[in-house]
Amino acid sequence: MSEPVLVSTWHHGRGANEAGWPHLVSRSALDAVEEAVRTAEADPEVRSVGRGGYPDRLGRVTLDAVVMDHDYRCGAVAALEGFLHAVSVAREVMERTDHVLLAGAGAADFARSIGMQPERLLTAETMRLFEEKVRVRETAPANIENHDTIVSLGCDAQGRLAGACSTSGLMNRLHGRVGDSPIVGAGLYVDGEVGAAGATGHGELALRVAASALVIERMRGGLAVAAACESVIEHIRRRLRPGPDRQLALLAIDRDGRCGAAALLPGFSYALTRAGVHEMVEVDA
Ligand code: SD4
Repeated sequence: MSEPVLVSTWHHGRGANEAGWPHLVSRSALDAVEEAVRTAEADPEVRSVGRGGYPDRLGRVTLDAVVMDHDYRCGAVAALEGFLHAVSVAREVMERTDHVLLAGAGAADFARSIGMQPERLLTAETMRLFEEKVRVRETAPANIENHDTIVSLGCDAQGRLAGACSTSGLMNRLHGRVGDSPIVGAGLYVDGEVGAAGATGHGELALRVAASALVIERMRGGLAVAAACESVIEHIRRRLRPGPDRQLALLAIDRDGRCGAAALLPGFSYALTRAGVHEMVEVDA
């Protein structure tokens, strides 16, 4: 038996874990991570996910999301417009189709076809903030006010692992830009024999090295969870030479429910829940 654990990125991970934990106990890791992520998607104060998420340079809110379970089952959507719960659309891609990733108008058609209700995601407050940023041509680094992507990773009492991730992507992105979050291996990776890992921050860094898959492969090679995250962050630092304002954080759990994280820059935190007790963990860089 494994020790059940649920981890979710950033401060809003706390509310996500509070919502997800009962599902971890009574249902499954997969249900728990989906519920955790839905909570962040519905929160208009979370500016990089779902409702209230920052739009792209054309003023359009486009969502990326992925789910992956113990046995390499996965589903994802990229550049989805007009549906709040991108993570649930991603899960339905996994449950109902033979595909892994649906993008753009096709993803929205699919969501509509399974009865999901379209809605407006751009709030007046997000639009005001967005106009302020674009007017001054500010490119906000992923760590300061542009950092809310949620990744949730869970291990249930049966020892089954799952992960989910949802984002509206980086502020000021080009229309059509897809980040790491919906890409299996980059924004999320789960192998039930090893662990689950996810990324938040500047997605291009995670895409270029398949960061989440690399964490899992290093764990498979014998590194402990935190050491695996740190070694991939070090690899990114050495080989990609990211600029000083580029944040990327990696979070992982193993099949025994141990967790760890590492980040390029200070400021990353995650919510950790074990035995129903919630705490926040600040990660040094
Ligand atoms: C992206 N990785 O689209 C996402 C953004 C993010 O915390 O994680 N922000 O690049």
